[in-house]
Amino acid sequence: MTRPIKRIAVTGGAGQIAYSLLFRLASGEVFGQEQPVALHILEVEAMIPSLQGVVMELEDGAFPLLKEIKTGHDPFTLFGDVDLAILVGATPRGPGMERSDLLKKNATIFVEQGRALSASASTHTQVLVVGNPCNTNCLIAMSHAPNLPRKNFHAMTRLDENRAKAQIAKKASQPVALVRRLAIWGNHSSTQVPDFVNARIGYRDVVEVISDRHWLEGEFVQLIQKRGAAIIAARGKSSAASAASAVIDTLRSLILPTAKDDWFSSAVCSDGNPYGLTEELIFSFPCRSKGNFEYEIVKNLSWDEFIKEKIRVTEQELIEERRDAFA
Ligand code: NAX
Repeated sequence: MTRPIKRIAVTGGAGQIAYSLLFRLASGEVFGQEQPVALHILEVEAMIPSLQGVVMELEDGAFPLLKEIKTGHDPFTLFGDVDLAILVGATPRGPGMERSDLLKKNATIFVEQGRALSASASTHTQVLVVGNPCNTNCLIAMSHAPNLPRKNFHAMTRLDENRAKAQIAKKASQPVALVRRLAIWGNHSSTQVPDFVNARIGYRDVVEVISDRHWLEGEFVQLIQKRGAAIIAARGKSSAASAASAVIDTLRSLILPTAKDDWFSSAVCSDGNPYGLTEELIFSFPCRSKGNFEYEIVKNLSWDEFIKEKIRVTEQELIEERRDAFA
């Protein structure tokens, strides 16, 4: 029996992340090889001609699972009946633009997209925000989508987790697949907290395998916090293929049950969180999934003084972003 088509909205369709992401969605990497998909691709009006080129390439991929492609610039039309919305498109920071201006400019995009999701999508629709500042953009979309459960909203911090795992594996000369339980706390920004204290390599604590605490607290944390800027400096463009890969990882982690004694990072609504952090934020937590997007925040992890202080800083930054965006 053929399954009903899963409909996936992607915004920023002519951009660099989408140029990798759309093809991976079309090939069935998220929902599997039995699941037909449709892509609803949103762009600003001026970029629609360029998006048509991407659509031509999607056609040329002859993906057996890709049943339909819709394009347009109106989220109220395109978001109707989607199962999943991946919000990648955002306004980049221009020369001389203050952070608060960037937040306000993006707020207008995510107010509209939140309203469009609320008006046209169903209560099972899942939303993953990638466009920066992704935590606060996600908060804005969620706040304007009262018809969708708050738990359906995620902002992406998985790229940060993947970066942290790779650097830990490199330092310990161990395969990256052995690094687990490495959560990112807080904001997807230079205040994010890669939690090496609760992380393991195989069955050993990272802090036991890598005894150089100075490296962990100093070079490692900064390397992860500033990795995005380092990629821009080297490539002249921001991370794209690795970001698309992290989108796939985030969605797979939510769709499949999480392995025993492991977790993954996603920035989710902090309402009722088990760590007493400020509510009404989109805050990155360690999460576990039972499958089919049924996740919960991992409880009872302990923080040492170093991690606790860093979490306080990232929490404060998110409170300030919220204030600026809603001002
Ligand atoms: P690009 O500038 O290549 O593409 C963005 C596209 O979005 C453009 O084509 C633009 O026309 C479109 N767009 C702008 N406003 C739109 C709207 N209202 N509706 C639909 N489309 C709209 O950026 P790209 O490299 O693809 O990055 C996209 C976003 O991801 C940026 O905000 C970037 O900062 C963010 N990132 C987030 C990451 C994360 O881990 N959360 C990592 C990668 C990346 O930095």
